[in-house]
Amino acid sequence: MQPLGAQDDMISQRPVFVTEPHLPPLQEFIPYLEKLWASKRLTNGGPFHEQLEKELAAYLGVQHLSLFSNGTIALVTALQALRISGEVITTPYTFVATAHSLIWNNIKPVFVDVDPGTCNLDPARIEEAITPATTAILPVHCYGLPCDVDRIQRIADTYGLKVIYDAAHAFGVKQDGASILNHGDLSVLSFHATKVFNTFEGGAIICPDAKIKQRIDYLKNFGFADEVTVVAPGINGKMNEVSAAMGLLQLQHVDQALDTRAAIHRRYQDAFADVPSLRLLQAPAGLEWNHAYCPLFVGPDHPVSRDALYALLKKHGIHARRYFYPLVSSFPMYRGLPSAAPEHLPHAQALADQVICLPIYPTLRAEDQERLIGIILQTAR
Ligand code: T4K
Repeated sequence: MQPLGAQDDMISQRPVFVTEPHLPPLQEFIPYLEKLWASKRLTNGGPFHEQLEKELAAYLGVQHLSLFSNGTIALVTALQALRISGEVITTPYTFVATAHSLIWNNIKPVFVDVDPGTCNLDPARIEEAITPATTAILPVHCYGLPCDVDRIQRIADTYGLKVIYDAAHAFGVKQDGASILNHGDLSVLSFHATKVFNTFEGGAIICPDAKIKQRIDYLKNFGFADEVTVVAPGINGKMNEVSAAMGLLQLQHVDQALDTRAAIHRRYQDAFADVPSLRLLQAPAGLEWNHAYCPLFVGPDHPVSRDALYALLKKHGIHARRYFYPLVSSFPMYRGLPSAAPEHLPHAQALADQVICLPIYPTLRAEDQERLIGIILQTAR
């Protein structure tokens, strides 16, 4: 038997990642696999897929939902479904998939700066970026905090633009009891392994009515309307039955997982409350947040820079992440765009230089969280 000190050392050596997929007990998944083996329906709109579309729509409080193989293909398809072209206004402070989905549709991204308080597209900067070629706005509910949906909708209505929300981080988020996913023309979710709700890989488009869902369903299945009719140049974006089964099982556990995330976030909040140079995201009143991420803002007055803190944590085996650094607009395929010029995006750049996303996931051990909080607090002295 090892002395207690040695055991503590082992704990301190265990790597901690920014996230860990939420996995329900394996034995609960086996009955789904047994059904699947018996039915031999593996994909193409099988029974688990159909059931998950209904159950998820009910859980999320949305009208219709079309499941996808991942969030990126869902974004690409959402743009296709609304026949978006020309220029689309979007945020540089996001995962690359947001802007890439535009390029895959031959659309020019137009980057607009973000609000430093929310990390979301700043509505006050949108109108000046609109040109005759603008057809849509593609905002992101970054870290699950809602965009200013009312102001964005007013701008869209004034200029006749569509709004597609990249809601990859916004699973289950509600404002004053209503789902944030019902805003805009479409919203797109990701069910990637690293997300609040995972189906290994997966995604969905939230649709306001059955007609647009029908078009999306055709588009994700090569454009097939029936065995012999192809109505559009569709893609293969279907969710398979193993992922759909995982989704059904995850639905039974997701509330508990969300509660645990909230408790972990509260511990971070308490720990950093007295350090003015460190800030966490503030959820507005009436928000049911999902705590998808825990971005810590390392202010310029903090004794240690964000990058130094990142390196220090890494040295201790804590793999926090700098989401979203570098800015999407600084990648080679975007930086030549006029809207990608750093002087147009000062707030996004400051966030990219200051934010470090701390580990947050239901199985994060209290002792690991305490350890990493201790390391961060030491840099404040
Ligand atoms: N829009 C937005 C705003 C998004 O954030 C994303 C995805 C999308 C669209 C596109 O949705 P998807 O097409 O992915 O459905 C991760 C995810 O791959 C990506 O889904 C996510 N955003 C992005 C923010 O983060 P990476 O490159 O940071 O992932 P990776 O592999 O480094 O994983 C992070 C950590 O998670 C690892 O250090 C360990 C842990 N991990 C990861 C995986 C994949 C596990 O423990 N198990 C795993 O299976 O992009």
